[in-house]
Amino acid sequence: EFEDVCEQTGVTLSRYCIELANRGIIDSDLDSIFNSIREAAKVISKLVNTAPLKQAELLGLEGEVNVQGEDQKKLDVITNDVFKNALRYTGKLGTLASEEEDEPVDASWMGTGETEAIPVLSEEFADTGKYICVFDPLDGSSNVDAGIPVGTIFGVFEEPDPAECELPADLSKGLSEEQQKCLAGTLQPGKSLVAAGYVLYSASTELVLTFGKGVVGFTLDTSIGEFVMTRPSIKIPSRGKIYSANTGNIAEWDEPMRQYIEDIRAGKGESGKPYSLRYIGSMVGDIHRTLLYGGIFAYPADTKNQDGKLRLLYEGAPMSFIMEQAGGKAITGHSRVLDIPPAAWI
Ligand code: P6P
Repeated sequence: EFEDVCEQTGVTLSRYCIELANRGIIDSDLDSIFNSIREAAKVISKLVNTAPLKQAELLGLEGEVNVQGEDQKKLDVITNDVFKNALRYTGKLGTLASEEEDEPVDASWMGTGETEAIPVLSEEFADTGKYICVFDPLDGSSNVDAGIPVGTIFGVFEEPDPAECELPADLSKGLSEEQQKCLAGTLQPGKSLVAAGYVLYSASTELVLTFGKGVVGFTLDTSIGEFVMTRPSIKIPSRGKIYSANTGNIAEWDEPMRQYIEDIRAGKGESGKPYSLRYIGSMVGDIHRTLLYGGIFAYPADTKNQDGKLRLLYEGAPMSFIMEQAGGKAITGHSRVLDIPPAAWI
Protein backbone atom coordinates (compact mmCIF):
# COMPACT_ATOMS: atom_id res chain seq x y z
CA GLU A 1 0.00 0.00 0.00
CA PHE A 2 2.82 2.41 0.60
CA GLU A 3 5.96 0.98 -1.01
CA ASP A 4 6.16 4.18 -3.05
CA VAL A 5 6.73 6.13 0.16
CA CYS A 6 9.38 3.69 1.34
CA GLU A 7 11.29 4.00 -1.92
CA GLN A 8 11.74 7.76 -1.60
CA THR A 9 15.04 8.77 0.02
CA GLY A 10 14.96 10.97 3.12
CA VAL A 11 11.46 10.01 4.19
CA THR A 12 11.13 11.09 7.81
CA LEU A 13 9.14 9.21 10.46
CA SER A 14 6.77 12.18 10.61
CA ARG A 15 6.12 11.97 6.84
CA TYR A 16 5.85 8.17 6.96
CA CYS A 17 3.10 8.31 9.60
CA ILE A 18 1.25 11.07 7.71
CA GLU A 19 1.30 8.92 4.56
CA LEU A 20 -0.03 5.93 6.50
CA ALA A 21 -2.79 8.08 7.99
CA ASN A 22 -3.66 9.46 4.52
CA ARG A 23 -4.00 5.87 3.30
CA GLY A 24 -6.17 4.92 6.27
CA ILE A 25 -3.59 2.39 7.49
CA ILE A 26 -3.39 4.18 10.85
CA ASP A 27 -5.86 6.69 12.32
CA SER A 28 -5.08 10.20 13.48
CA ASP A 29 -4.96 9.08 17.13
CA LEU A 30 -2.22 6.54 16.41
CA ASP A 31 -0.41 9.16 14.29
CA SER A 32 -0.53 11.48 17.30
CA ILE A 33 0.78 8.76 19.63
CA PHE A 34 3.71 8.06 17.28
CA ASN A 35 4.46 11.78 17.12
CA SER A 36 4.85 11.73 20.90
CA ILE A 37 6.92 8.52 20.86
CA ARG A 38 9.19 10.09 18.23
CA GLU A 39 9.76 13.24 20.28
CA ALA A 40 10.29 11.30 23.52
CA ALA A 41 12.87 9.09 21.76
CA LYS A 42 14.86 12.17 20.72
CA VAL A 43 14.92 13.44 24.31
CA ILE A 44 15.92 10.05 25.73
CA SER A 45 18.64 9.69 23.07
CA LYS A 46 20.12 13.01 24.19
CA LEU A 47 19.89 12.01 27.89
CA VAL A 48 21.59 8.65 27.32
CA ASN A 49 24.29 10.08 25.06
CA THR A 50 25.18 12.92 27.45
CA ALA A 51 24.72 11.00 30.73
CA PRO A 52 28.47 10.41 31.31
CA LEU A 53 28.96 14.21 31.13
CA LYS A 54 26.33 14.73 33.84
CA GLN A 55 27.07 11.75 36.07
CA ALA A 56 25.79 13.19 39.30
CA GLU A 57 22.46 14.12 37.71
CA LEU A 58 21.89 11.21 35.31
CA LEU A 59 23.92 8.14 36.29
CA GLY A 60 23.84 5.80 39.24
CA LEU A 61 20.98 4.54 41.35
CA GLU A 62 17.76 6.38 42.14
CA GLY A 63 17.58 4.67 45.48
CA GLU A 64 14.20 3.07 44.69
CA VAL A 65 13.15 -0.42 43.55
CA ASN A 66 10.74 -0.94 40.62
CA VAL A 67 7.76 -3.26 40.49
CA GLN A 68 10.07 -6.06 39.33
CA GLY A 69 12.20 -5.63 42.44
CA GLU A 70 15.08 -4.16 40.42
CA ASP A 71 17.12 -1.20 41.64
CA GLN A 72 15.95 1.81 39.67
CA LYS A 73 18.63 3.87 37.96
CA LYS A 74 18.21 7.65 37.85
CA LEU A 75 17.73 7.37 34.10
CA ASP A 76 14.99 4.73 34.56
CA VAL A 77 12.92 7.30 36.41
CA ILE A 78 13.79 10.27 34.20
CA THR A 79 13.14 8.41 30.92
CA ASN A 80 9.90 6.98 32.35
CA ASP A 81 8.66 10.49 33.05
CA VAL A 82 9.74 11.68 29.58
CA PHE A 83 7.93 8.83 27.81
CA LYS A 84 4.87 8.89 30.06
CA ASN A 85 4.35 12.66 29.80
CA ALA A 86 4.88 12.66 26.04
CA LEU A 87 2.19 10.00 25.69
CA ARG A 88 -0.39 11.29 28.14
CA TYR A 89 -0.54 14.79 26.72
CA THR A 90 -1.72 13.36 23.41
CA GLY A 91 -5.06 12.70 25.12
CA LYS A 92 -5.30 9.59 22.92
CA LEU A 93 -4.45 7.05 25.56
CA GLY A 94 -6.81 5.44 28.00
CA THR A 95 -4.03 3.64 29.87
CA LEU A 96 -0.28 3.69 30.19
CA ALA A 97 1.61 0.73 31.58
CA SER A 98 5.29 1.03 32.31
CA GLU A 99 7.80 -1.32 33.88
CA GLU A 100 8.77 1.60 36.08
CA GLU A 101 5.24 2.24 37.41
CA ASP A 102 3.71 0.33 40.30
CA GLU A 103 0.53 -0.30 38.29
CA PRO A 104 -1.15 0.61 35.00
CA VAL A 105 -2.33 4.19 35.18
CA ASP A 106 -5.57 5.61 33.84
CA ALA A 107 -4.17 8.27 31.53
CA SER A 108 -7.48 9.57 30.27
CA TRP A 109 -9.94 11.24 32.65
CA MET A 110 -8.04 11.05 35.92
CA GLY A 111 -11.25 12.16 37.61
CA THR A 112 -12.68 8.71 36.94
CA GLY A 113 -9.54 6.71 37.67
CA GLU A 114 -8.61 5.77 41.22
CA THR A 115 -4.88 5.89 40.63
CA GLU A 116 -2.74 8.85 41.54
CA ALA A 117 0.35 7.56 39.82
CA ILE A 118 0.28 10.57 37.54
CA PRO A 119 -1.11 14.04 38.25
CA VAL A 120 -4.73 14.67 37.28
CA LEU A 121 -5.10 15.58 33.63
CA SER A 122 -7.15 18.69 33.03
CA GLU A 123 -10.07 18.18 30.74
CA GLU A 124 -8.56 19.79 27.66
CA PHE A 125 -6.10 16.87 27.43
CA ALA A 126 -8.67 14.15 27.94
CA ASP A 127 -9.71 13.08 24.49
CA THR A 128 -10.57 9.73 22.97
CA GLY A 129 -8.51 7.47 25.30
CA LYS A 130 -8.84 4.85 22.59
CA TYR A 131 -5.37 3.32 22.90
CA ILE A 132 -3.23 1.66 25.55
CA CYS A 133 0.55 1.92 25.51
CA VAL A 134 2.81 -0.52 27.32
CA PHE A 135 6.47 0.35 27.51
CA ASP A 136 9.83 -0.20 29.12
CA PRO A 137 11.38 3.27 28.93
CA LEU A 138 14.99 2.20 29.32
CA ASP A 139 15.49 -1.53 28.91
CA GLY A 140 18.94 -2.77 29.83
CA SER A 141 19.54 0.29 31.98
CA SER A 142 21.99 -1.62 34.20
CA ASN A 143 24.37 -1.19 31.24
CA VAL A 144 23.92 2.56 30.88
CA ASP A 145 26.69 3.62 33.29
CA ALA A 146 29.17 1.71 31.08
CA GLY A 147 27.90 3.24 27.84
CA ILE A 148 26.63 -0.13 26.58
CA PRO A 149 23.62 0.20 24.18
CA VAL A 150 20.23 0.43 25.87
CA GLY A 151 16.74 0.87 24.47
CA THR A 152 13.07 1.74 24.80
CA ILE A 153 10.48 -0.92 23.98
CA PHE A 154 6.81 -0.07 23.38
CA GLY A 155 3.58 -1.68 22.26
CA VAL A 156 0.15 -0.21 21.49
CA PHE A 157 -3.22 -1.92 22.01
CA GLU A 158 -6.71 -0.64 21.35
CA GLU A 159 -9.03 -0.40 24.33
CA PRO A 160 -10.92 -3.71 24.22
CA ASP A 161 -14.69 -3.98 24.24
CA PRO A 162 -15.54 -3.98 28.00
CA ALA A 163 -17.79 -6.99 27.42
CA GLU A 164 -14.77 -8.97 26.17
CA CYS A 165 -12.36 -8.33 28.99
CA GLU A 166 -13.31 -10.19 32.10
CA LEU A 167 -10.51 -10.07 34.65
CA PRO A 168 -9.86 -13.27 36.64
CA ALA A 169 -11.38 -12.86 40.13
CA ASP A 170 -7.98 -12.82 41.84
CA LEU A 171 -6.87 -9.88 39.71
CA SER A 172 -10.02 -7.80 40.12
CA LYS A 173 -10.13 -8.13 43.93
CA GLY A 174 -10.25 -4.72 45.60
CA LEU A 175 -10.16 -2.80 42.30
CA SER A 176 -12.74 -0.19 41.32
CA GLU A 177 -14.65 -0.69 38.08
CA GLU A 178 -12.42 1.87 36.37
CA GLN A 179 -9.25 0.19 37.60
CA GLN A 180 -10.55 -3.20 36.46
CA LYS A 181 -11.19 -1.72 33.00
CA CYS A 182 -7.70 -0.19 33.01
CA LEU A 183 -6.05 -3.49 34.00
CA ALA A 184 -8.17 -5.65 31.69
CA GLY A 185 -7.26 -3.41 28.76
CA THR A 186 -3.59 -3.76 29.65
CA LEU A 187 -3.48 -7.54 30.06
CA GLN A 188 -4.01 -8.37 26.38
CA PRO A 189 -2.05 -11.02 24.45
CA GLY A 190 0.59 -9.79 22.01
CA LYS A 191 -1.53 -10.88 19.01
CA SER A 192 -3.85 -7.95 19.89
CA LEU A 193 -1.10 -5.37 19.45
CA VAL A 194 -1.84 -2.79 16.73
CA ALA A 195 1.72 -1.42 16.77
CA ALA A 196 5.06 -2.13 18.42
CA GLY A 197 8.57 -0.85 18.23
CA TYR A 198 11.85 -0.14 19.91
CA VAL A 199 14.43 2.62 20.02
CA LEU A 200 18.10 1.59 20.21
CA TYR A 201 20.41 4.17 21.81
CA SER A 202 23.83 3.09 20.49
CA ALA A 203 26.46 4.32 18.03
CA SER A 204 23.38 5.67 16.29
CA THR A 205 19.81 6.02 17.51
CA GLU A 206 17.60 3.60 15.60
CA LEU A 207 13.80 3.47 15.76
CA VAL A 208 12.25 0.25 14.44
CA LEU A 209 8.48 -0.20 14.26
CA THR A 210 5.64 -2.23 12.87
CA PHE A 211 1.95 -1.49 12.36
CA GLY A 212 1.39 -5.08 11.36
CA LYS A 213 2.42 -4.46 7.73
CA GLY A 214 6.10 -5.27 7.87
CA VAL A 215 8.97 -3.73 9.80
CA VAL A 216 10.54 -0.36 9.03
CA GLY A 217 13.68 1.24 10.47
CA PHE A 218 14.62 4.89 10.97
CA THR A 219 17.87 6.53 12.09
CA LEU A 220 18.03 9.77 14.05
CA ASP A 221 19.76 12.45 11.96
CA THR A 222 20.82 14.86 14.71
CA SER A 223 21.77 17.50 12.14
CA ILE A 224 18.07 18.01 11.35
CA GLY A 225 16.55 16.46 14.49
CA GLU A 226 14.51 13.96 12.48
CA PHE A 227 14.25 10.17 12.30
CA VAL A 228 15.02 9.38 8.64
CA MET A 229 14.00 6.10 7.01
CA THR A 230 17.09 3.92 6.53
CA ARG A 231 15.58 0.43 6.38
CA PRO A 232 12.31 0.47 4.36
CA SER A 233 11.56 -3.21 4.85
CA ILE A 234 13.42 -5.26 7.46
CA LYS A 235 13.34 -9.04 6.91
CA ILE A 236 15.31 -11.34 9.19
CA PRO A 237 17.77 -13.54 7.20
CA SER A 238 16.48 -17.12 6.96
CA ARG A 239 19.70 -18.38 8.59
CA GLY A 240 22.25 -16.74 10.83
CA LYS A 241 25.57 -17.59 12.43
CA ILE A 242 24.98 -16.08 15.88
CA TYR A 243 23.12 -17.19 18.98
CA SER A 244 22.46 -14.71 21.77
CA ALA A 245 21.71 -15.99 25.30
CA ASN A 246 23.18 -15.75 28.76
CA THR A 247 25.02 -19.08 28.76
CA GLY A 248 26.12 -18.28 32.31
CA ASN A 249 22.74 -19.84 33.18
CA ILE A 250 23.16 -22.94 30.95
CA ALA A 251 23.39 -25.29 33.94
CA GLU A 252 19.96 -24.00 35.05
CA TRP A 253 18.23 -24.57 31.69
CA ASP A 254 16.15 -27.65 30.92
CA GLU A 255 17.92 -30.45 29.01
CA PRO A 256 16.34 -29.86 25.54
CA MET A 257 17.41 -26.19 25.62
CA ARG A 258 20.90 -27.08 26.83
CA GLN A 259 21.25 -29.70 24.10
CA TYR A 260 19.97 -27.32 21.41
CA ILE A 261 22.56 -24.66 22.26
CA GLU A 262 25.34 -27.28 22.50
CA ASP A 263 24.34 -28.58 19.03
CA ILE A 264 24.33 -25.24 17.23
CA ARG A 265 27.55 -24.28 19.00
CA ALA A 266 29.11 -27.50 17.65
CA GLY A 267 27.85 -26.91 14.11
CA LYS A 268 25.22 -29.67 14.25
CA GLY A 269 22.52 -27.33 12.96
CA GLU A 270 21.19 -27.40 9.37
CA SER A 271 23.92 -25.06 8.16
CA GLY A 272 26.56 -27.48 9.46
CA LYS A 273 28.55 -24.47 10.68
CA PRO A 274 29.14 -23.58 14.35
CA TYR A 275 27.25 -20.56 15.67
CA SER A 276 29.12 -17.81 17.53
CA LEU A 277 27.89 -16.25 20.77
CA ARG A 278 27.10 -12.51 20.87
CA TYR A 279 25.29 -11.25 23.99
CA ILE A 280 25.35 -7.72 25.45
CA GLY A 281 22.66 -8.28 28.10
CA SER A 282 20.56 -5.48 26.65
CA MET A 283 17.55 -6.94 24.85
CA VAL A 284 17.07 -4.11 22.36
CA GLY A 285 20.68 -4.35 21.14
CA ASP A 286 20.67 -8.15 21.00
CA ILE A 287 17.31 -8.26 19.19
CA HIS A 288 18.30 -5.51 16.71
CA ARG A 289 21.46 -7.40 15.73
CA THR A 290 19.47 -10.67 15.44
CA LEU A 291 16.82 -8.96 13.28
CA LEU A 292 19.46 -7.62 10.88
CA TYR A 293 22.02 -10.47 10.87
CA GLY A 294 19.73 -13.46 11.57
CA GLY A 295 20.27 -16.14 14.21
CA ILE A 296 18.72 -16.83 17.57
CA PHE A 297 18.01 -14.70 20.66
CA ALA A 298 16.80 -16.53 23.75
CA TYR A 299 16.21 -15.96 27.43
CA PRO A 300 15.36 -19.55 28.46
CA ALA A 301 13.50 -20.36 31.66
CA ASP A 302 15.90 -21.39 34.39
CA THR A 303 15.64 -22.47 38.00
CA LYS A 304 15.65 -18.82 39.11
CA ASN A 305 13.13 -17.64 36.50
CA GLN A 306 10.69 -20.52 35.89
CA ASP A 307 8.89 -18.48 33.20
CA GLY A 308 12.04 -16.80 31.90
CA LYS A 309 13.17 -13.32 32.98
CA LEU A 310 11.84 -11.16 30.15
CA ARG A 311 8.44 -9.52 30.83
CA LEU A 312 5.78 -10.61 28.40
CA LEU A 313 3.85 -7.33 28.34
CA TYR A 314 6.54 -4.82 27.46
CA GLU A 315 9.50 -6.92 26.29
CA GLY A 316 8.37 -10.29 24.97
CA ALA A 317 5.15 -9.36 23.17
CA PRO A 318 6.29 -6.17 21.36
CA MET A 319 9.58 -7.79 20.26
CA SER A 320 7.76 -10.96 19.15
CA PHE A 321 5.34 -8.90 17.05
CA ILE A 322 8.31 -7.23 15.32
CA MET A 323 10.17 -10.53 14.86
CA GLU A 324 7.15 -12.23 13.26
CA GLN A 325 6.47 -9.20 11.04
CA ALA A 326 10.09 -9.46 9.85
CA GLY A 327 9.53 -13.10 8.88
CA GLY A 328 10.99 -14.60 12.04
CA LYS A 329 9.51 -16.75 14.80
CA ALA A 330 8.95 -16.04 18.49
CA ILE A 331 8.21 -19.13 20.60
CA THR A 332 8.49 -20.34 24.16
CA GLY A 333 9.31 -23.90 23.13
CA HIS A 334 5.66 -24.75 23.86
CA SER A 335 3.67 -21.97 22.20
CA ARG A 336 3.75 -18.80 20.12
CA VAL A 337 4.64 -15.85 22.37
CA LEU A 338 1.94 -13.65 20.82
CA ASP A 339 -0.78 -16.10 21.88
CA ILE A 340 0.05 -15.91 25.59
CA PRO A 341 -2.27 -13.69 27.67
CA PRO A 342 -0.41 -11.89 30.48
CA ALA A 343 -1.36 -13.56 33.75
CA ALA A 344 -0.82 -10.45 35.81
CA TRP A 345 0.37 -6.87 35.66
CA ILE A 346 3.93 -7.61 36.80
P1 P6P B 1 20.73 -11.17 32.24
C1 P6P B 1 17.77 -6.13 31.00
O1 P6P B 1 17.65 -6.12 32.41
C2 P6P B 1 16.96 -7.29 30.48
O2 P6P B 1 15.63 -7.16 30.86
C3 P6P B 1 17.08 -7.37 28.97
O3 P6P B 1 17.34 -6.15 28.38
C4 P6P B 1 18.25 -8.33 28.77
O4 P6P B 1 18.10 -9.10 27.59
C5 P6P B 1 18.19 -9.24 30.01
O5 P6P B 1 17.49 -8.51 31.02
C6 P6P B 1 19.58 -9.57 30.51
O6 P6P B 1 19.42 -10.43 31.63
O7 P6P B 1 20.16 -12.07 33.31
O8 P6P B 1 21.37 -11.95 31.11
O9 P6P B 1 21.62 -10.06 32.75
